[in-house]
Amino acid sequence: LVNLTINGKSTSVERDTTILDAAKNLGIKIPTLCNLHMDEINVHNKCASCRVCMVDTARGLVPACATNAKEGMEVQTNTPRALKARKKVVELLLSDHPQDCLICEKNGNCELQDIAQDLGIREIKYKGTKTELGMDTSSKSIVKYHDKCILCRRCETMCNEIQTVGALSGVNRGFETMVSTFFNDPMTKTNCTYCGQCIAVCPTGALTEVNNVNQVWNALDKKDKTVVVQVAPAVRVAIGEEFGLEAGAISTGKMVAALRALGFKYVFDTNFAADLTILEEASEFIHRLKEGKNLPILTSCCPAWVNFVEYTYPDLLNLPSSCKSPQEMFGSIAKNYFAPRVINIKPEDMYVVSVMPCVAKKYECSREELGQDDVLDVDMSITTRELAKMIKEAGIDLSNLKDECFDIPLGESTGAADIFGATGGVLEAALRTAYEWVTDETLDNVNFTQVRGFEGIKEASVDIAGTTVNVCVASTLGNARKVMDEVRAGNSKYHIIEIMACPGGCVAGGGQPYHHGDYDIIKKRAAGLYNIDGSKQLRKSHTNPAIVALYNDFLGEPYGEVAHKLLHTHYFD
Ligand code: HC0
Ligand code: SF4
Repeated sequence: LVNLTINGKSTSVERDTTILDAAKNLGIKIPTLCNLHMDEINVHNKCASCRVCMVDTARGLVPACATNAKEGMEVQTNTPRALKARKKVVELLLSDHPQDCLICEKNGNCELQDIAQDLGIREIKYKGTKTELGMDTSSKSIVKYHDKCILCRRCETMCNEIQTVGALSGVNRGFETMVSTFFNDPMTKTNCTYCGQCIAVCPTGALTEVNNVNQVWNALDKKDKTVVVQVAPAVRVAIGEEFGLEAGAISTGKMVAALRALGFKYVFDTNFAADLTILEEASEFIHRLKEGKNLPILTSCCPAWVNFVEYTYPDLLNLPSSCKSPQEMFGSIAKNYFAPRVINIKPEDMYVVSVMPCVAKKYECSREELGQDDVLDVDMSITTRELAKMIKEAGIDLSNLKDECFDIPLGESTGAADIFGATGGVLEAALRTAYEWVTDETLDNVNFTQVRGFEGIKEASVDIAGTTVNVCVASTLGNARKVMDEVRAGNSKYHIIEIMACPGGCVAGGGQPYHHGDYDIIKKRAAGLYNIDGSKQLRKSHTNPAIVALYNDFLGEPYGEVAHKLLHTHYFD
């Protein structure tokens, strides 16, 4: 341990602790733009490029993020000299920035804007040439606005170290330096998976989702369309953050009320389709297990993971479940069952919007194979943040709304569906159903706690009617790669593998309210989902009465012919 003082307060920290982290332990905030430190998921972005965290020591000004605490050190974070240096650094950053905060996608959520405000910057002191590198709007999911990039390299850390995709890296030198793709190609020409983790950590408006809010308003305005909305599991425990509620606050009822107030004709739940996915996926698993073929089965509901497996493991495309994701299953059932059979309209006269914690879902719903006869299952996918923008635009204060319920039947769900939004949840939900189906016994304790929590790779063995089923859960694409390399090498003992691209699952999705590097927020959201599950009467997908009725009235058998046509898909190498 080393002993030091920061602003006169004594502390002892492990050797190799930075001044920045030592100060954090003392509750002293030193501002930074580039540093990002989330131990839980091994994120350590320490590029020390922004120099905002300058602090005063006996040796003069040093960057707190790149200087280790030393025995007897006396650090002052707010001397006039430190503040002046910090201000100058931010002024220089602003001098090469578009300065269009009022109309920026990130307005109100930008860390550069916040620091400029905190430091009381009221003029752009340095004026000169600005970099004009433009925008990449090629993808359905991500907008890259180079001129807003402050070269903090957080996105690179997420893309290269955590996701191991390597779509983004620093290129060129000096004034021309930019974080870009290989040959500065458009994102669509790279192997970007659209996981959105670069967006989740970008401090400015350099990386944002494609904003589709206006398309949704336009759809709501069309008299000839029945506009239906579905909401993903992870949204209900995060949207409240945009309206001053605690992370993890269960806002389902308020969110439904807000969606109805926005004008959606039917407010439905992706959870309904998550339950449906379990029936199809558990059937598919049992089928493969009996045949002893195409194991391990890989979950296929995370679209960034699907992109990753298509690019990276084209030789293993027999392994992902053929199930469409719940977002897509929902759209398919809404258009091909609910529209013609329940409300008597044509599929093409229904417009399905989905609210997702994810930006890859925007790309997913545009995939041509995910529809019937040229009618896509889902018309538009917006993020949790975009929904919050719509609610604010309409002048609605979500936090004060009275709870309302989802419409039926596509709004009914069990607790198994809620936990889809946290890493391990899909697998746990699948086990609850597979266990009962295979053993014909009632599963009394439905909590498979071995697959819960934030470890990047978790494994467990479950005895199902005398067969040991080995399961694995991976979150982040880097962890997926580790697991999949073993599968490819023939060393894997697993029967089922759940993979989610975001660290911790959809609760940490790239479309969620910004967490600004505070991983506790993600944990609280996941806890919220497990609370919902725990409080529900029905916690096994196959006991959802609306799902049972759907099979009886329309689909026939799980994994049967109609289900195959509407609920399953295929992959491309
Ligand atoms: Fe997820 Fe999903 S759980 S991917 O993480 O499976 O986005 O929340 O909606 O589709 O249900 C995201 C979250 C979903 C889907 C579901 C799955
Ligand atoms: Fe990398 Fe994901 Fe960002 Fe694509 S979306 S550039 S894969 S971090």
